[in-house]
Amino acid sequence: MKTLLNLHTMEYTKSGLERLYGMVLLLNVIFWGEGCTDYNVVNGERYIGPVVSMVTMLGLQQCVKECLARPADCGGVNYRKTHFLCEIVTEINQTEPASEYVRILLDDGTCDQEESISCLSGEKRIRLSSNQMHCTRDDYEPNDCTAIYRISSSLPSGLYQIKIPVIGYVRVFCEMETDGGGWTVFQRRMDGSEDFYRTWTEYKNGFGNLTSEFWLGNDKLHYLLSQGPYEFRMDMGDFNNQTRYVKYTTISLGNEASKYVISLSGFSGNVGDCFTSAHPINNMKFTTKDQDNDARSQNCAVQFQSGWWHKNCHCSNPNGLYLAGETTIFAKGITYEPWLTHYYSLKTIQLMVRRAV
Ligand SMILES: [Ca+2]
Repeated sequence: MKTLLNLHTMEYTKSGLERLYGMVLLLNVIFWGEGCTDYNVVNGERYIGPVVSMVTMLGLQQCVKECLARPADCGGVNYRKTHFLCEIVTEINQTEPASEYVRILLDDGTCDQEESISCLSGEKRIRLSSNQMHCTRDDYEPNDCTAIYRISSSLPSGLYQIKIPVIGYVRVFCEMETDGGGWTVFQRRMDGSEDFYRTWTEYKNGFGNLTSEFWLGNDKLHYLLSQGPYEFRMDMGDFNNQTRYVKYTTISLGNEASKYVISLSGFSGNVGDCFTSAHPINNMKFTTKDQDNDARSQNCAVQFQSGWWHKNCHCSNPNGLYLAGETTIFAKGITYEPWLTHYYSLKTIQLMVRRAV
């Protein structure tokens, strides 16, 4: 009996020591991190980003390792505890409250480490800013917000990095809540902060701020849509908190040589169709104040102060002047004629595309 009791006590003590040792190890990892790299965990916040990569079903420690393996891209990580979701972000100058998240700031220390490190085939050897060497395998690159959504449907709306043909890496805003999520946003108006009366080159390359008002750019939109079948959605809001949307099952856009000729079909929505019936923009080229490709003798972009697929001239003017509500100025505002006529300039409008299966 005595021996058994002793054994029990021994067992208990041993497992207690092990637990204590385990905790010390854990504390080491949390406060001193891997090798020479230090990191801090802030609860209830996330970096706005852009998020350049996501990895699902990872522990927090592994999430930090994922960051260390991408030194060119990773400034810090957002870790969503409830979903075991690791978001790698490039920029860490802006944060937002997010209750399910912790954000992890990596603070690169400096230390010496041997440079000879052998990696498996298919892996790259990279040097971190802390001078550590790491092996990495990082071959998944989403080509739109739909691909990002498919990595994890719990990702929030916000900035992400995608890779598209010809252009390469592009920062985009992904809309992850509206109508099932997975939308790549290519235009937004919300407060009149951006000037949309711009030149051909500016519409070609894009302008504005992805988190507020912007035009993604006709080249980017063309190469994005060249990847496969896409659908299109436009959401609108007035100053009385009413909303409307239109949706088209297909959208395609030519290249610059074609003057970005547009094609839409398959209308649905809760307001009249502006783009394929009344005054269709279908098969129209893009027109700006310095390049007139419309069907009117004058330049519609000059006449209605926007860049758009004008015909003669438009039924909706998403890139018009931010005239904020009722106006006596005809059709120069952000108008949608079938809803609130050409004498009402909308409060918000957002145009986006999603890969159709
Ligand atoms: Ca003209």
